[in-house]
Parts: sequence; structure tokens; C-alpha cells
Amino acid sequence: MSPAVRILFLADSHLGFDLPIRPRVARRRRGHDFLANYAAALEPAKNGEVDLVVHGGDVFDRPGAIASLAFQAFQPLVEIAEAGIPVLVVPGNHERSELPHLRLARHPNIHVFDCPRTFVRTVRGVRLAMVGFPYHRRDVRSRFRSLIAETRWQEEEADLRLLCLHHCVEGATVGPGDYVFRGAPDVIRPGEVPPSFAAVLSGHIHRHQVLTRGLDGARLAAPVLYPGSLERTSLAEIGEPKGHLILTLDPSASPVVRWEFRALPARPMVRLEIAGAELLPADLDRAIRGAVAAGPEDAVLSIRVSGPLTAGHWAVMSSGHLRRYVPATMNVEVRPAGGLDRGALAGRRGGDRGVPNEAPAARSPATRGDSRRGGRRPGGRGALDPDQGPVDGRPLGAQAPGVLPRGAPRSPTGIATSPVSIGGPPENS
Ligand SMILES: [Mn+2]
Repeated sequence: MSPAVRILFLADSHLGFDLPIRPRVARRRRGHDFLANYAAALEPAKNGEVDLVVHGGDVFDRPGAIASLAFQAFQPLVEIAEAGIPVLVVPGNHERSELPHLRLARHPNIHVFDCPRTFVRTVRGVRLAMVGFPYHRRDVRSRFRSLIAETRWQEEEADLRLLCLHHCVEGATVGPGDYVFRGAPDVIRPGEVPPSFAAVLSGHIHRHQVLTRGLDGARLAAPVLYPGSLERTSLAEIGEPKGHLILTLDPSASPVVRWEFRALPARPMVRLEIAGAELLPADLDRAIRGAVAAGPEDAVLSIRVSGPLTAGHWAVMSSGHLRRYVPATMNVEVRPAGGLDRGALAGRRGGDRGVPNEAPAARSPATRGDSRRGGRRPGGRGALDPDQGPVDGRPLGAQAPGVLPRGAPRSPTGIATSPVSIGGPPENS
């Protein structure tokens, strides 16, 4: 028997993304891709390839998931637990630090970091201390040391300690502009991780990355591992590989922690900008049809049309019109670029603050901070929501699944424009 402990580490499954309960329109939902990748990510545990599973949070895309979705999320975990493999889950910000319908996940091998806690398990003769706390909304930076202390990790003897989180750590990067998280109140200083920890396992940052050095370039005592999200939740994740991590831990080896990233089949994202004002509606229609024809069959295609736009333009951008020819295998959304809806949206979103370090060219909607959340933060950081990245393709406010956002801006033709979409995630993401 190998002394090395193998851990499957996944995070940010965002189940429920584009999965309306009562869809108004029958079409391909990206939600099924998320469910499929969730199942695929858990395969190594179902195969018995690993000794332990850690989910780093944002199991669900939004708080208050319905019971049937919670069942879909938890049942595979229960089966893994049933096979004798411990499963640990860190509640993320998308479930508001609290997993719903936990009765469906009740099993002696399923452990939830519902508060700062230490779970100890002996696996392959290695006494593992799994230490963690749920997503902490207020100023985790200044609270970090006391949250760690509240886990009472020092009271447990262990051969190996792992810290399980759902947070930004200094030096993590996201988005097309490679935004770097630095000194904000929601960013943890890696130097404050106690030295006896072998690694930090964290969800929240949707781009897969492993931090081994601090912002000052000094080597970190423990690597910070982000498996990234299982599928792309926004255009900021365009081109990023998606998958999960397999960790190999051997207290007698050097290094103690090794990791392997395993990719999952993420749908190709394509982004296109069209200058609508220079085109007659018929030409715009042709341009959109051309983009659809050129895209990969399973593309998630996002088209931005710059204005000013006439009623004729709106008509060819409407979801009803798109539905006539967009293949069922694709998700396409066509939205006005930049300022057109800005006024209307700004009212709903509480302003629009950009990412500080991005070049103007990159400051498309795909790189804007999700001020829906940013605005609720104390002191409103106004930067990217790390796990979300940008607001793009996502709803602009809370709404019931399967309905357009309340008060969605309407075009002169009465077509809902927030967003004009077919196949995209906006209704229920
Ligand atoms: Mn997330």
C-alpha cells in the first residue's frame, strides 16, 4: 500500500447555473454542461483513485437551491462517502456560506466546514488534519488569524495539515487583464498561514492556478492551490482550461505535496464585437448569422453590437429571431455593447466601477466588476468579483429562475435587452 494520500480537489461547480426550473423557452442550457462536468470531476473518487475528496465551495450557483438540485449535488457525494471515501465541503459565497438541504448530504463520511473546524482522519496511515472555515464575508484579511485560531487546529496532533478555504489569496489572478488580487479586505495574506500547514486548498478563484510565491517574490511556506471552476461562468474565463486537481501527499517525501491538473471539456467561448451603427439591419443580421455559422457547433457565442441601434437592429438581435437559425447545440447571446443600456443598467447595478488595472481596450463588459456584489461589500471594493469575474452573461439582479430580470431594460420595440439572448446563461445564472 502506497503511503501517499491522494486527494481529489474540485471547486466552484456552480450547479444551477443556467438551469431554470420552468424555462420559458426549450433550448440548450449551459446548466447541463455544469452538471456533466461535476459528474466527470467526481469520477476519480467513484473509481477509487483517491482517498479523500475536497470541494472548495460554490457547489451551487446561487443561495437557496431547490431540493432537487441539492439532491443532484449531494447524491454523488453520498455515494462516494458510502464507499468509504471522506468528502469535505467548504461553503462558498454563492451559497452564502451555508449549504442548503444538508439533510440530503447527511453521512458520517461527509464533513462540512459550517463553521471554523478541524476534521481529523487517518488515511493510509497518515493522520490528516483538514482545517477550514466557510466563506467569510466581512474583512477576512483582518479576521484571518482569529478564524484560523477558531478551528482549534493546534489541539489536534497530525502528520499533515491542510487548510481548506473559499477565498482570494494575494497574488491570485483573474480575467483577460490578469487582474491581481492584492491588499483588499477580502484578500488573505498567505504569510499568515501557520507554517505547519502543507498546503492551502481554496475555491473562489475561477482560473486554475497554484501560488508558490508571495507578491514580494518570496517562496510561500505552503502552496495555494486553486483548481478553478468546472465550467466557464463568464466571459472573463474565456480560453481558460477548466478541470480539477489530484493531489498526492506524502509526509516523508520532498516536496510533500504534488498536484496534477486534469482538464474537463469546457465549451468553447467565442466573443465578437460588431459595429452596428455602420450596418443596416439586414447587414447586421448577415453579420450575426455569419458569426453563428463560423463558430464551433457547441460554442458559447457572445456578440456585442455597438450602437446607436434602431428598431430594425433590435429586431435582428432579438432572441425570437435568433432562435430561427441558431443550432440547438450552441448558446448565443447578442447584446448591445458599451453605453447603450448603461444608463438603465447603472440604476439596477448601483453604478459601474471598472477594474483598476485594466487597459481601456480590455474594459468591455467582460472585464467589469460585478458591482451587484461589489456594491454590497463594506467599502465597495469595486474590483472583480474573483469567482465571478465579470458580470458578463450573468443576470443583473436577483430574479426568479426562468424569468427576465425584473424591470429589464426594454428596447424601443419592447424587446427585452438585458440581455437579448438565446441559449446564454442570463435567465438563471
Ligand atoms: Mn465561484
